[in-house]
Order: sequence, then structure tokens, then C-alpha cells
Amino acid sequence: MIDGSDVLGIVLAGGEGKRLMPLTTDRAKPAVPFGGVHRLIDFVLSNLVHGGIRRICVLTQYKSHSLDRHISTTWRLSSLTGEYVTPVPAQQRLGPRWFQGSADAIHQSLNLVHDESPAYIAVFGADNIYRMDPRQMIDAHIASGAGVTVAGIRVPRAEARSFGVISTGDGTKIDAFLEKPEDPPGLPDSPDESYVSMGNYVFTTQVMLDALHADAKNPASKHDMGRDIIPALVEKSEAAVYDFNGNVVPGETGRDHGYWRDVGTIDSYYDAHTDLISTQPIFNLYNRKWPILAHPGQRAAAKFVEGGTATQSIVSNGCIISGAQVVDSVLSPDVFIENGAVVQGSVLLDGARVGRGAVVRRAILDKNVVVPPGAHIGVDLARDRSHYHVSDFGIVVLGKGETAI
Ligand code: ADQ
Repeated sequence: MIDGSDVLGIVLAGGEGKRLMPLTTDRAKPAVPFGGVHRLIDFVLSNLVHGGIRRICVLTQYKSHSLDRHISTTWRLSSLTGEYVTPVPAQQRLGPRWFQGSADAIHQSLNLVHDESPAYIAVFGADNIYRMDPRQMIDAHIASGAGVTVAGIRVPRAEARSFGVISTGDGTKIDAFLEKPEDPPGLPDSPDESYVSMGNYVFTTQVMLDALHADAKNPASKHDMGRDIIPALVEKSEAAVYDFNGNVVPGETGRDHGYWRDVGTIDSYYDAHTDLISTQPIFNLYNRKWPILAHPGQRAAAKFVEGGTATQSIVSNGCIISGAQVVDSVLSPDVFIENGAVVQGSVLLDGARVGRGAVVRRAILDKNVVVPPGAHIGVDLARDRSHYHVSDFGIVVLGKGETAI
């Protein structure tokens, strides 16, 4: 298997994440906290680093401060061996403009590729929850002789409109690629499913350079990987698909094999949390053979006092549950829940506080949200709608630092 040293990793982390508002009001989508102690970007970076790809540029643009800080404090690889994860902000290298689209972001950063001259480039998205050994995909890329290989997964056809949809006759060569089609085609052997792009690409370096240069000259292009670059390479018969279902990661369970989630919306972000907390989780955060790496944080352990309990829940360091009940929930560090409060089916981010006797149901409380004593969230949705953001499926979201009323 390829050892990753001839591969440069480029992580696309400049998306706005509009559909994750208000969690992205103040931070880039890849910096959104997830699963207690992680941020979304930790999943792709863990996959690349465990897979031996240890020269990684993270292209950032939108509200990138907390993302930059997270990368530089958490993702410090060994400089002695030339390994690095480095945030690369938009720098207007090709004139006075920010990144137009994801392909333009790479095009504006090609100096990084020239500096390293790798044989292959793994361009991965930053917004997904999954485990994947990228070496297996790179091996498949080399074996097929394609110029670009796109990771593919089956999803329900009803969800496929948010993705790039792949058609392949022989299971490897991509015959057609439709970016976010209105009416996605189903699979011949399973009409209710579509085969979609995971937004992870492996390129042979020269093929990527040629494709980006050609795209930059095309006035009709939006300079987007999924909309422009991949269809152009499909047109030239240079694109292959890699079936994610064949990817095997050490320590995965039969249950979480093949797990991949795009957390583009509040509802999918919430649902992905519920996948973590059951006894036999659909996604196992406790796989020690392929851990999702995170900043350890300097905090005391979680504490339960005055009969406080948490069941079917993840409780991070620094949390204090005092005489309160926490059920089916995920708590980031430093959450404080006071006597008599009930927190059910909720995701509470760093430093959230729930006062005495308050009730929080099916809610997401961003960092440092305060729920005063006796307040109710997620109990009367009609009322909540007039004060807070409520998602299509009724998840109530309070933004960073907000105080509930
Ligand atoms: P989307 O996720 O909708 O579809 P996009 O918004 O471009 O596409 O985001 C892809 C990645 O690129 C994200 O990690 C995002 O943060 C980043 N990104 C977006 N714009 C950027 C920019 N200007 N600079 C740097 N980074 C940027 C894509 C593909 C689909 C595929 C889905 C899978 O286009 O074909 O099915 O991903 O989730």
C-alpha cells in the first residue's frame, strides 16, 4: 500500500455553511464543535494523518479565526520530520479577489503544490463525519490509471439532490457526473438509491494542474470542484470512482462500517449526534485503533453531585451535573447543569449553563448559552419559534452566548 509520503493533502475548509446558521454565525463550518470534544475538521484530518498523509494544507477563507486557532493548537505534527497541518488563508495571490469557488481556492494556492511536488494530491472536504483510510483510495486510483478518483457512496435517492451524482457502468470509470441535479438518477440495481460523491478526490498532480489552468480560463466556470472540475475530467474520460463501501478501517465495527454523514443542516448535525450515543452506536467515537484526534484541554474530569445523572449521553471534561437529569444528550466541556433541571435529547456546546429547574428538550445550545432558572426550551415550539431559530424538524437552536428568556 502507498505510504502517503508522496501525497499532499489539501483540505477544503472555506465553505460558509449557511444552512448551519446560527452555529456558523461566528465561525467557519469546519470549526463547528461536534461530538463533545471535536470539531468537524478533526474527522478529515484524523483520516489523513492516520493514513500517513502528513503534509496537509487547510484552505480557509470565511470567518476562519477559530478554525486557524484550532488547527495551530491541536494539529501540531512533528516539524522534525517535515510533517505539518497548516491553515492557508485566502491571500489574493492572483489579484484583488477572494476565492471564487473551491477550485479557485486550490488554483490560488498552487504555490503549495509546486513547493512540495507530490506525485498525488488528496483534495478532501472538511464537513463530514466518517472514518476512511485514504491509502486504499489512493491505491485504487493508481491501479485504475485515472487522472482523478472520486470517493462514492450510496445514499437514499431522496437525499441525492444535495450531492454530485455519479453514473458508472463498470464500477470504476465515471460515465456521467451531475452536480446537485433536480431529479437524481437511481441506481440500476437499486432505484431508490443514488451513487454520490463524498467530495473527496485523489488527483495525479499534473492532471489537477492542467484541469485547474483550463478552468481558470473558462469564463462560464464557477470554479467549483463538483460543478466544473470533475465534470470536465469526466468529459475527457479521466475520472474514476472509488467505492467507499470497500474501505476497511482498523477497529471499525460491523455496525459503523461505511458510516458517512454530511452535516450540512441543523437537522443532519443533530441526527449525527444521536448516532453517537446509543449503546451500540451507529458511529463509534471509541475506536482506539483509528481515534478521532482532539485537543485534550486542561480541565478537571466531569463531576456528578446532588444525585445528578446522565444516561445514554456523552459528558465531556469540566462538566458539572448537579442534581439534574441528562438523557440522550451530548455535552461539550464545561457545561454546568443545576439542580432540578432536565436536559433531554440535546447538544450543549462548551460552557453552556442550564439553571435550576429549567427544561431543555431537542435543542442545540451553542457555546456559553445561558438558560436561566425555570426557563423552558423545546417544550412549546410555537413560543420558541418567536424567540429562537427552530429547524424544519423542530430542533431549537440558541446561538453563541445567547441568554434564553
Ligand atoms: P458541497 O459540500 O455543497 O458539495 P461546497 O460548498 O463546495 O460543496 O463544499 C465542499 C468543501 O469545500 C467544504 O469542505 C467547504 O468548506 C469547502 N469550500 C467551499 N467553498 C470553498 C472555498 N471558496 N474555498 C475553500 N474551501 C471551500 C461538495 C461536492 C459534491 C459532493 C458533496 C459531498 O461539490 O459533489 O457530493 O461535496 O458533501
